[in-house]
This record gives sequence, structure tokens and C-alpha cells, in this order.
Amino acid sequence: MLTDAQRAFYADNGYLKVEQVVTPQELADLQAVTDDLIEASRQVTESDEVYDLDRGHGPDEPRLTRIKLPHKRHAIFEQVLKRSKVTEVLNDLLGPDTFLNTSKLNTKAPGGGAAVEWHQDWAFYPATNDSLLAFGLMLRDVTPENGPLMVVPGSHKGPVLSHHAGGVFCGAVDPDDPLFHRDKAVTLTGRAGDMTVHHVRILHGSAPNVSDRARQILFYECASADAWPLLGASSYIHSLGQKLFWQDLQDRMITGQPCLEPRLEQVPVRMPLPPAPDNSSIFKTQESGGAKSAFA
Ligand SMILES: O=C(O)CCC(=O)C(=O)O
Repeated sequence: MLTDAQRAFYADNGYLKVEQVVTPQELADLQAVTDDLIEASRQVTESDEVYDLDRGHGPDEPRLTRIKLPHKRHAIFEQVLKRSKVTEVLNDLLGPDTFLNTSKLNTKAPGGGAAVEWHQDWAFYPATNDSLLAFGLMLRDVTPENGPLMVVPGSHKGPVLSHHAGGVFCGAVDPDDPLFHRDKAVTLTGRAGDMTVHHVRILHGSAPNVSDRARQILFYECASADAWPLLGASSYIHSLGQKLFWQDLQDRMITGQPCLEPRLEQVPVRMPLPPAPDNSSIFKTQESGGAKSAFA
């Protein structure tokens, strides 16, 4: 699926955009299921295992930051990951054996939908090697106004920056950190059906949605089977215990087989501990952990 030039671009820069990676039918199905899930959130009054609510959410106006674990909510989200051109891109970049770390559908509501402060995913879930990436499949057009993803090219080859504030893991870098070269950031806009890929160590973030259109990006966070979590994100996975973890890992295999021999690489790691008071999502981690905003 990917050309040698695209693979080389990803290796050098730590990100890539792949245009129109899903079929019109797949896109229409993803959009319809997403609309239904958002509609069903109207009666929800507190963030729960499905929805992360944004300020101002209510029955008259659903305002979500996120639908959690969409691959557990509807088969279409799993189908697109396991049996589409997305799968081909995955195998091109991570090899034949891959698993899903987590999925999330960030739905940035119109008129102020929350920013995601600058961070490296690696700071949340370090592993034995850094063959991990995130896909960002655009379910609606992403423009400069509705809070596009921004990345700092090449930062995946740099250090893991501090994501701590006031003694806790706040899930964001200090905007004034001299190691954070924000002036080098590029903005990843695109049409519905386009997909971004970002390396687990690349610095990225996104501004609030100041447009009157939702910004909906479906993120799949994927790993090579030999990249074993050192601690893992603050997700359900770590409360499972060994038996359920193993079973869950089978369910999360995207392609190929699990690997029982982790590949150990010399990678920079800083553990995401102690946790923020509310670490139920990146939004809550950054807010309750006292992250300094780069977008204020
Ligand atoms: O939604 C975004 O713009 C970025 C999402 C992200 O980086 C995350 O959820 O870790």
C-alpha cells in the first residue's frame, strides 16, 4: 500500500498523511455509527466507560471530548482496522504481527471543543521498544479552524520530555520547555477519509475547535507484537489480572500472532507516575494534573 518514499518519510519525520484510505461506504458507515453514538449521549450526565463529556454537555447539545474504545462499541470500527487499507498501512509500518493498544474517537465539539495539550504518547505508555504508532482517521473534514492535529517533525527521535507538573504525571509538556520546538510544528488538515499516522514518540497536540463544525478523528493506537508495555496507559487493561489480560490481548490482536519474546531496545523512558487525581482520559489527566496550556 505505502510506497518506499512514504515509508522513508515516516521514518525520517515520524508522521505521514495517507489520503482516502477508506472506501466511501466504509466512511459513510463510520459516520452513521458515530452520529448514533453521539445522539445516544444526550441523556448521559457524567463521563463513564463510553463517553468523556466536555463542558456544557447536556440533552439539548451533546458535547463530547471523546467516545472511548470505539472498537468495543460497534463492529465497523474493528472491521476498518482489521480488514481495510488501514490494515495494509499498519503492516507496512509495523510488520505482520500487531496489536491494538487502545482506540478512541475524539469528537471535538463545535464552538470551543477542548484542546489536547502537547504531549508524546510514549510518555503515557512506554514499552520495550518504540514500534508503536497512532492512526488518526478523519471522519469529517479537518480544517485549520476545527482543531487539527499538529506534530513536531523529527521529535520522535528526540528525548522523552517531562510530562509532570506539581509532582504528578499531568500528561502534557510545559509549553516553555526549551526542548519543545513548537515553531517547527506542522498542521495536519485533510478531507474526511484521509488518515494521519504519528509515531508514539512524536510531540503532538491540537487547539480548541473554534469553528461551527465538529472535528471527528478516530484514533487507533497500535503496536508491534514484540513491543510489550512497561506499565501501560491508565486503561482497563491493567486492572484485568493475567488471565483476563491474556484473553484481552487475543481480542486486541489486529494481525498475526502475539509475541512472547519482547524486543528490548535502548529507548528513553520516564514512568507516568504518580498519576493525576483523575486519569480517566487524556483530557481529565491534563486538567486535573494541572498541565500548563499552550493554547490559552
Ligand atoms: O484529538 C487530538 O487532536 C489529539 C488526540 C491525542 O493526541 C490523544 O488523545 O492522545
